[in-house]
Amino acid sequence: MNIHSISTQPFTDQKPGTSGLRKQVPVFQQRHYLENFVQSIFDSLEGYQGQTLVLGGDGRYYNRQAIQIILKMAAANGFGRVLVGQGGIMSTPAVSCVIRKHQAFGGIILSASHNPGGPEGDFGIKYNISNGGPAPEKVTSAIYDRSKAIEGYKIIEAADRDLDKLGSSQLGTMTVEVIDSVADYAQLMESLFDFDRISELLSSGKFRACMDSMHAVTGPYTHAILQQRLRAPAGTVINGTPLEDFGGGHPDPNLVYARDLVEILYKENGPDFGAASDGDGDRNMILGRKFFVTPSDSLAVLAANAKLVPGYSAGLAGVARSMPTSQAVDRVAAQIGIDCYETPTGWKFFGNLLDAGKATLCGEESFGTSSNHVREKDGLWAVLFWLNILAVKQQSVEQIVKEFWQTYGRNYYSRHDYEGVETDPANTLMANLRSKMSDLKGQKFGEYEVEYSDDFSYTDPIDGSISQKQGIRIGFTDGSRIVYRLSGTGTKGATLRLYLESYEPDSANHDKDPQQALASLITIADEVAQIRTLTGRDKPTVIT
Ligand code: G16
Repeated sequence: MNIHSISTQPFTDQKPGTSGLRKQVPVFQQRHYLENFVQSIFDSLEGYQGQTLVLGGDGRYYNRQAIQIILKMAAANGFGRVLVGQGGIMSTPAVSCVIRKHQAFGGIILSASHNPGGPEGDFGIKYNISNGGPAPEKVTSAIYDRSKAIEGYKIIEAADRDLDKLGSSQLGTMTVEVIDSVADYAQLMESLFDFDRISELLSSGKFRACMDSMHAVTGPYTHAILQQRLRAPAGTVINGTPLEDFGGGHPDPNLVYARDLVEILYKENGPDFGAASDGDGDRNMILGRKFFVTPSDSLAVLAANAKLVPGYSAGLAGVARSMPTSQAVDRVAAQIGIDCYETPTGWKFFGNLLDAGKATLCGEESFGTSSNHVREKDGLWAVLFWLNILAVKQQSVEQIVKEFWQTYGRNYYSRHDYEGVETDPANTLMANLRSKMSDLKGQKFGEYEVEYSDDFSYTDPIDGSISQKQGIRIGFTDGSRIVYRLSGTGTKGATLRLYLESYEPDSANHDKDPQQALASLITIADEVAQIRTLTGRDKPTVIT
């Protein structure tokens, strides 16, 4: 085997963010940039010699080239086997599933998730550990430290592998196995949901669904599972072919970027159910006819109805949500009598709770929901969960959510994003807020009185690790909240996220437009943080 040791200089900007390293494609195309990061991952791991690595990506521009490089580096570094998705394609939850099923040492996922792709778009890489979940902070910090000191990497000289043909071949002493990207994942879904009942619903001719794969990774999965296995009519899946630039779109399943789907669901006589997933298939958006389900409500509705679904009929051990996610699921947990955990933003924080059996369902306001079946959020899983509930309850999406509000009250919720603002004023805004925190308690803003304000800090109940500065929270005496955070996934400037929440127990007041219901909080949020003045923006870029 012809192993080369290549000398290299460290890059200073390889610090993983909320979910791996994300940069614009030209940054990744710099000489040695990808190689340095991959070698830093390998150098931070112990005991992988002869072991199995899972490798796949969301099919975006540079996916195939990166896979060839990583295969040759994995062989040079002593992995025994790599399972790679056909065509280099594997969704994030499918990688998690394959790692667990085949007891792999870990996995590498190539994706910048919901960020746009193409030669001028974004690329990303993240490492998942043997439980199938994102590397925890101690691993990502070790990778970053290594990337700052690295002096060389190892790669073998060999021809590129054919990624499109299923089967095994040798790369030096390492076996490369090109596997069906969908099969293991589809089997796992079938073990959790009542496929017969969902199939009856989808093929009945009385119920219409529309699934927008946004020209991203889920296309092969939605075709195989929804249209072939579950007999949804042809045409149920739209934008179902993965493209390197996502067809020029922004593969983020929200009301702004999944416009095709929103238009279809909001027209007269539109379908009964609509869903979209993102670049790498871990996010989901759920719609009913002319009805949007917030991700926070979606998590709470799934938790409240979990007993209707075979995989969860024995009940939930607990639930978990990220701090900025609305407190709707907390009410369900209190009613059922199970624990509800509040973690920082980032799926990696759920891993320990899931491994310890403390939580069964987890979710985030950022369109992510999942359970202990994998260690990632899972877009198509959420879609199947909803379809299973709809098939059992025989009600519309809107009826199910409104019935939920009647029982638990409604948490009005919205997120305002100020994308691509300049970094310095964004940092100033957060610094100003931090310096104000201790003075806010007891202050009144109109009818609202501040009950607490802090910079969220989390102590992991399993390993005791502490994560500080996870977002500024201002809580009011009536349970309303304002949260400010800077995104950890953007690649241009800074993105300020403002999260707003208020609670309305009275069902007579459940039909308001969320922006109106939250109008006073929106004004207070600007007054306290001076958002408009500091960002120079008079309105958010995206409202969800
Ligand atoms: C990632 C993380 C999520 C997080 C989201 C938004 O999602 O996995 O846990 O909620 O980013 O993070 P931020 O607010 O820092 O931009 P994905 O789908 O991009 O991998």
